[in-house]
Formats: sequence, structure tokens, C-alpha cells
Amino acid sequence: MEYNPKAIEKKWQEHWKNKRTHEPLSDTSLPKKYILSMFPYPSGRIHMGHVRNYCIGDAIARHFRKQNFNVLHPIGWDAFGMPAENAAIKHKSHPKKWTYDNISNMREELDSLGLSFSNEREFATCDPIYSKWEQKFFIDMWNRGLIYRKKGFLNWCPNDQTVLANEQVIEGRCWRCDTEVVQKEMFQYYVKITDYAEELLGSLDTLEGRWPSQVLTMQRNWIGRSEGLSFAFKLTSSSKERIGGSFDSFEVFTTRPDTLYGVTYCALAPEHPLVRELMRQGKLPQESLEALAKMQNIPAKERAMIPKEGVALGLEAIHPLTGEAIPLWAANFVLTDYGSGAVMAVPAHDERDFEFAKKYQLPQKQVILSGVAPSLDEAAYTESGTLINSGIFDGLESESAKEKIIRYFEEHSLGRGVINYRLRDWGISRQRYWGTPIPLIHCPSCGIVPEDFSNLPITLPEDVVIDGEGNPLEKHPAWKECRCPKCGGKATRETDTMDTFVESSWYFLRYTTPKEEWETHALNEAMQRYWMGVDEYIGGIEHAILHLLYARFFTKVLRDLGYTETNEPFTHLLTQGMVLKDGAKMSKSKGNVVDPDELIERFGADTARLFVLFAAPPTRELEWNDSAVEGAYRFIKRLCDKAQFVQKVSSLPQIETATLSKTEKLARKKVHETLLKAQEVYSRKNAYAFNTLIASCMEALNALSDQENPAIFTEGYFILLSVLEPIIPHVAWELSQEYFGLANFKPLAPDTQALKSDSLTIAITVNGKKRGEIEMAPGSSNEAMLEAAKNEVSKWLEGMSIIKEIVVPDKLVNLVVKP
Ligand code: ANZ
Ligand code: ZN
Repeated sequence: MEYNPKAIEKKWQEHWKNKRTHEPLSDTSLPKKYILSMFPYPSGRIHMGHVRNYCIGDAIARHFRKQNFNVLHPIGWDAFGMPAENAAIKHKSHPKKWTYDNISNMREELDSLGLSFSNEREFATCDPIYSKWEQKFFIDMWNRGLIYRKKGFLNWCPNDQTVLANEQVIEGRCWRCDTEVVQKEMFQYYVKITDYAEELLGSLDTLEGRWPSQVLTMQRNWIGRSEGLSFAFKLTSSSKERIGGSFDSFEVFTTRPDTLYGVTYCALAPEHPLVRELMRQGKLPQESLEALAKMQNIPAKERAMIPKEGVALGLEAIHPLTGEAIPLWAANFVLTDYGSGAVMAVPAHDERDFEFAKKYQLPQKQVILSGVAPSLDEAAYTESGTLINSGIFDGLESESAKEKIIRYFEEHSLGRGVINYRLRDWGISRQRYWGTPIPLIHCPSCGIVPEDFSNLPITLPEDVVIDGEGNPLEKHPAWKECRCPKCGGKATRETDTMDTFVESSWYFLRYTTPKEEWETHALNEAMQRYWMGVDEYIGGIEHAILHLLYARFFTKVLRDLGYTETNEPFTHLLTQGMVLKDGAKMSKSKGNVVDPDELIERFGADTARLFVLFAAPPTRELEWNDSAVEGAYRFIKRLCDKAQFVQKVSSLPQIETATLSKTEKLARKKVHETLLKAQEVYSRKNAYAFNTLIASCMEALNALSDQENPAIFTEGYFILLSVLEPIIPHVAWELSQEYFGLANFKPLAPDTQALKSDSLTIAITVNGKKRGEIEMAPGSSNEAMLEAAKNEVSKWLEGMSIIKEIVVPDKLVNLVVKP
């Protein structure tokens, strides 16, 4: 067959679409696979990372479809977000137009790759019907107290004029525009993800072996569970007086109650209410006030990377066990929103406390005996050990001391054992136009009231001025002014919109519901039960924490609200590696981007697909390589060239295995090994090492070409096309239709006989000269050996008559001939 990718790719893409080949079936008695590559942000054009992501998912989806699974393999668009607004400012376009134009453009690009998406379930998260249900979820959560409004210090990007989540601040800068982030106090809506901290942590265990262990570790650390003691330090009476009676104590949290006798000072976060009160009263020297103000303005994340700094507060607290007076400091290494924002400092046994104590010449007191010779001048001893200088707890080991001290505090009502999580509630409001409107109304007499369900969705007004200054919704009175759903009085809409991570937290659930029901149902109950969880979720490692944690959380919330029964949305997770060129991540700024469109235009989609799956295993980085692209193209061409040796058949040819020559056996072995490898690859034994599967196909094609038996060639070709179909679907469908009537796209099992390598090599001599070799099973009969041998050396026997046949079992056949 002449290889003409343009013609056949278009033909098959249309065929699949017209025949609805890739749409899922509604028959829930069929075995199912839900294969999902993370949906794209409609930035304008697809890049090689997308190509890789969707080709991996597509190969898996196509494989299981061929194995008679009912497959859901949907695509959609994560369509809200700041870039649309930034483009609007820059190009004077409208975010909506910009977004939908990008979607149709990228959709065409994805189509040109021949991806087997369940097209009829496609949606964009900015579609009003999607907003409707998201707003419904928001209201359900609000009514349950799972969403609340709170004033707090937030990361503020002065350039984007918006609040950023902690995760969106990278080294003190905005994740999008790289502007330095400042702290600003304002109202914000929060989702109580902390209510689910325990479950989010605990059920990670069920994902063991199914998710990359690296991702599990990152999630565990992010949730950050620690057990310890929480208790109050009382201020001394003179300190109480000094602060005017507004405070008489403050809480601390420690994971090392066993070090309690080693406390030599306490450190408070710069934002601690007690510190703020001191500042408000101006009861500190001017330079201290200035130093504190400076500390407060540095984003929390950055504080961890700068030298420790502190300000003596001139106050003292009473040690709960020794009664000693302990000095108070404000320190930049104490986090405001962890524990209680204050720590008991033990310089002898904690590194940060040690460093700080050295700098400000604060005393240290050893209370844990170390195994090695103690030299507490250089560093803190942070391990456990035996307690010393610890009153009634002397001689205890750290672990039991912790327990006993916690019990002591509880019995004497001094404090209690607590479990703390590092996880913070998720701030979900953004002061932005292009997002899902928060469905709340501010009424002067009723307070904050959710919008009536019958009025959902609340859609965005289109006639807005987007100039980059503040939230355009604030400046749109016609939209903002409304009626209170409760009292009917004049009220105003909330102008904040939701963080786009909310949309991506439930889109995978939405896909399970057929499009006909999108108006009437958030989720079809029976269908979500059938399709969930996602059997393979494929995406970048950059989503290891944020998206995956929010999606897990949201699923659990929707479960508790009665929308789904799913506990964990993603049964398996495959994190793909980055696509590099010249060793660096492809990026516009580096100018090393390869445009997928050009690649497809030049070589065809099948070459692009073969290249990305062959160049590296999915989880590893993929280095761009021009000659590997050409190699991929040549392989496909060779596959087409070889088709001429195929005998047209409509089922797997039956092979008479007893009499095969060595090369014939070898060819069959290679082919059936490929089939076996395919089974392994798709059962995720080796994280979908498509590269090894493709290499195996290439070897098999070579082995087939090295022998001349048309039945073996045909059988091998029949199998190879089937194995290659998920990878190079267009050419595989074309060849299969031409030669096999597509009969090969069904479950095929390797022939165990062909895989056996226990055959022996039998030399064949004619008149004492070696003329060939055959592969025979050990213990084959003399007759079988003779027959195979004569077959193999037939050209040496032509016109000859055999005078003598000598068979040495398992070793040799010698024929004596004469003309
Ligand atoms: C005294 C102590 C002695 C501590 C010692 C550690 C070692 P994790 O494990 O991450 O939960 N801490 C508590 N609240 C803090 C805050 N808001 N900002 C900074 N540090 C804080 O850490 C808990 C430990 O971190 C606590 O135990 C406390 O220091 C500190 F030899 O208390 B420890
Ligand atoms: Zn009202």
C-alpha cells in the first residue's frame, strides 16, 4: 500500500465520527473502563505536552475498546481563568469570545490527532449549564456550613489585582505573572477542607500501589498530620499589667512535650493578636515597631527562606511546670496559621529555636540525653532520648514521656493532647470577572442569602469593561443590583467568582452523565455508580498536590451531599513526564517549542503518535528528536510496504506448527511475544511502557520479513496491526480493512506453543555438508525430523534421489543423495 497519511487520516477520522465508534454505551452490564487525560486549559494552541498526554490516554482507551470494554474517554475544557482576562486587556477581545475561539481551534488540532474521544460529552466549564450545578453545590455547601466567609490576611498580587491561594505563590511571587506578592486583609470565602483532613490522609492508603508513591508522599506531607500537646502559657502579672489586661495567656502547640523543661523562651508569629495589640498600643521601641511591620509584609512562604529574625516583646510568661519566667519574642519563623501561631522554644533540641537563640544570645537548657557525646554548642540534639533536668519525668524515654506529660496536663487541666494538620482551609473566592459567579446575595436586612435554585445559573454579564483594574463586576450596577430571595428587598450580588480549581474538582464526575440530562441533573446516579472511579487518570506531576487534592476532597463532599457514592475518584494515576528539547522544557520564552501542527502536517498524526509513545516511557521525560520522528515515519511506511505479502483473510490463519523452520518459528515467537507484551503493558505491570511494546512490534516485523511462509506472515501481520492500532490507529484501520475486513480488532491471545523456546536446533547435512537448520521440540519422532529436514533443504534435494537417511535424535539429520 502506498502510504498517504493525509488521505487516510481524514477518511478514518470522519468514519469514526459518523459511526459514533467512540461513544460509550448505556448498557451498564458491560465491563467498563473510564480512561481520562486531564482536560486542557484553552490557551489557544495545543503543545507537545498535550499531544503526549492525549496519545497516552488514547492508546489505553483504544486498547480496552478492542478488548470489548465499554469505554468512557471524554474531553472538555477547563475554561475559566485569568489568561482570558489578560488577553482581553491586551487585545481588546472579550474573554468569552477568546475562550470559545480557542476551544474550537484546539478542538480541531486534537481532532487531527485521531483521538478516540467520547465527543458527545464534551463541555467547557464556562458553559452556563456547568455553572448552574457548580452554584448549586456551592449553595449546598454553604447551607451545611462547609463554606464560610472570613476576614483574613491574604496573598495579593498587585499586578493581577487578585487574591492568590498559598499554592499560587511561588517563592513569594505570583504563579502567573511573577509579580511580588503582598499581604492584604480582606473578606474571602473558604471551603472547610480541614474538616476532611483526616479522611483525605487516611484514604491515601487505599491508593497505595495505584498512584505513584511520590504523589502519595506529597499529599501526605501537604496534609501534614502531627500529634502533640496544646497548652496555655499564662502571662506574669507584671506583663499582664503592661499589656493593659487585654491578654492573660496564649496557646502553644508542641510535638515534643518531652522537651518541656528545656523551654527558655517563647516565640510568637508577627501577626499574633498579642503582638498586634502591643503594636496597636505602641508599647514598643520605634525600631521594634518598624521591624515587626516589615516582618508582617513578607509572604509566609518567603519567610522560610530568609534568615531568622525576631523582636523582644518585653513580656514574660510562666512555665506551667517549673513556674519560671519565660521571655516572649516575636519571630519570623513562627507561622501565623499553624497550630496557635506561637511556640515554646527549646534551643537545645530544636534547630530553628537553636539558630534563633544563638543569634539573640538566649540561654539553652539540655533536657534530653543523647547517645553520642553531647555538644550542644554546634547544633541542637533533635532526636529522642532519656529525659534529664525534667523534675518528676526524669529518666523516662521520650516516647513514654510524651504520653505521660500529655496525661499530666490533661489531669491538671493545663492542656490537652491534639492532632494538628498543616492543611489550611481552601480560599475559593477571586476578585475576577472570568469565573463562576458565587451565588450569594448581600441583603441589608437578611445578611448573606443564597440565590434561589430557580434563578440558577447566575451568568456573567457580557457588556463589561475589562481594563485590568479591579473586578469588572463591581462596576456593573445593572448586574450587581438585585432582589433579596428572602425578603424581596433591594440587595446586591456577590461580585467574587470562584477559583478555577473548583471547576476541575468535579468535571470527571460530570462526564458520567449523558448530555441529554445535563439540564435536569447534576449527576445521573446510576451512571456515576457505573463509571466511577476513573480507571486511569493521566496528567502532569505538577498537579500532584493542588488539583488532585481538591478533586479528592470535592468528591467526598459530593458524596456526603448525596450526589455520588464515590470515595476516591481516581483509581489509578499515571503522571507523565515533561517534553523537552535540548534538555529544557519546551517553552515560548526559551524558543524551543515544537509545533504539533507542523509535525502532523509534515508526517501525519500516526507518526506524531508513534514518536511520542516510542521516544520514552510515559512517566519519564521525553526529549525531542528529529531523527526519531523520521524513524517513526519510516516504520509506518515499511509496515505499509510489507502489506503486499499478506493473504487476505477474515480470521487468524491456522498454522501447522509441527513442521516450521527455525526462522519461521522465530518469527512466530516474536509476534506472539508482542501480543503477550501488549497484555502486560495495558495491565500496567510496567507503567505502560509503550516504548518496549513498539520495539517489540518492530522486531516482529523484521522477523516476519526474514521468512517466506505466507501463512506465518499473514498471521503475524494480522496480530501486529491489532497491537499497533491503539498507537497508529489511522494506518492500522486502513490496512486492517483492506486485508482483514477489520476482523483483527478483537481480543487476541498469544499462542503458548509459539512462545515456547524449548525447541532444539537440528543441523541438516546433505552428503556431509551442512545445508540448513530446523527447530524441533525435544523428543520429536524420526519421521517428523526427517519431514521437516527435507522441507528445509528442499532445494538441495531437487533432481536427486535419497539413498540414505540418518537421524540422530535431537541433534542431526544427514541425507545421502545422488543425481
Ligand atoms: C517545642 C519543640 C521542641 C518542638 C523540639 C519541636 C522540637 P510539625 O511536626 O510540623 O507539626 N511549631 C508549632 N507551631 C508552630 C508555628 N505556628 N510556626 C512554626 N513552628 C511551629 O511541627 C510542630 C512543631 O513545630 C512544634 O513542636 C513547635 O515546636 C513548632 F525539640 O515545640 B515544637
Ligand atoms: Zn433580605
